Amino acid sequence: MFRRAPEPAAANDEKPGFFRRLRARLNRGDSWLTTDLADLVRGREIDAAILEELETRLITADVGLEATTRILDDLRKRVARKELTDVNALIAALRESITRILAPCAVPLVIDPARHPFVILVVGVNGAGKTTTIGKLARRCADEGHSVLLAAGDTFRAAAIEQLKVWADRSGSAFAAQGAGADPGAVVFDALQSARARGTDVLLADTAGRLHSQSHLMEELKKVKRVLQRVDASAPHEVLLVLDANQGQNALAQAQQFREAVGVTGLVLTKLDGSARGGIVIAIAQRLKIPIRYIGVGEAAEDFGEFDAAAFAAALVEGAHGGPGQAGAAP
Ligand SMILES: Nc1nc2c(ncn2[C@@H]2O[C@H](COP(=O)(O)OP(=O)(O)OP(=O)(O)O)[C@@H](O)[C@H]2O)c(=O)[nH]1
Ligand SMILES: [Mg+2]
Repeated sequence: MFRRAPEPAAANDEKPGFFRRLRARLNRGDSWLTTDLADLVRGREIDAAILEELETRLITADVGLEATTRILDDLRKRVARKELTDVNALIAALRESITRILAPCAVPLVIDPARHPFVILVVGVNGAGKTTTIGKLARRCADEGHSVLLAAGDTFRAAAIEQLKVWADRSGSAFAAQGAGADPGAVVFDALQSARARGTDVLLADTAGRLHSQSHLMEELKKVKRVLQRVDASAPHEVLLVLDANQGQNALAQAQQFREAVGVTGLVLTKLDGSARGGIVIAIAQRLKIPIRYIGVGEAAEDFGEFDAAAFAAALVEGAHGGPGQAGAAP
């Protein structure tokens, strides 16, 4: 008797859809890494000149020197061992090498039911995609059966409160806000107490991205964190830093700053559907070693998914045209 292959877990059901979207939107279809590579290689051995071409592509796509060096060292060793005889072998090796860098950062966010409410403080610079990410995450938590409360901690702009309210309505989440100009510490303090009283599972706190200065912003975030800890010493249970992938190497500097100020525990990389070529994700994984929880590939709630190292490397290296049976079809 043959055993049937196990059914895929329910949680994986959404993956093919999101993966297809990632493939199609990252680099808008064509892989900047490997387009024309076959033409370049045709009739030649994989030699130093081809590896140099790849190196240039990696560097110009924000992968950074450190990760590029690591990838190239890997490929050069394999070329020396005569393992990479054709372009397909080279592309597969590149995919594997990138996956190895990304894999330690592919650590999903787990809502610990012992933390009730589980408090997620969302931070990042102006326009990075914080409020949108909260909306998408609220929808995701609600779909998983969690009750959610959104706290409008960005009181700097009146429009920010409205924007969050729209996402709360859309995702069926509760909403806690005070007027524009209110103290963000007071907003999150009240929101956490209210979430406790209602027995809410997840509290998502929005914050401002721009204040009078960067140091004002960091001071405000530190204060918000302290205030949360007054209600629950273990909170926040996740400090989620939202980074716009189009910021390139600047995103690394931002991460460093937020990490020092408020201790980032997870990252969200947004706008990978934009002009970003995705290389910065490799640089971030190599340099920061902070878990990448989610990625955003568009403005809608469904343009958002967990970060999967193998799937991301496949989308990057193979573009939208990688066939089934390649890394993309991996679980
Ligand atoms: N294309 C694309 N747009 C996105 C993505 N995530 C967010 N956006 C858009 O980026 C813009 C800024 O997003 P917000 O969520 O308002 O950013 P924010 O960090 O809250 O900005 P501030 O409140 O000003 O600090 C909005 O127009 C979003 O729709 C994404 O993954 N892809
Ligand atoms: Mg916002």
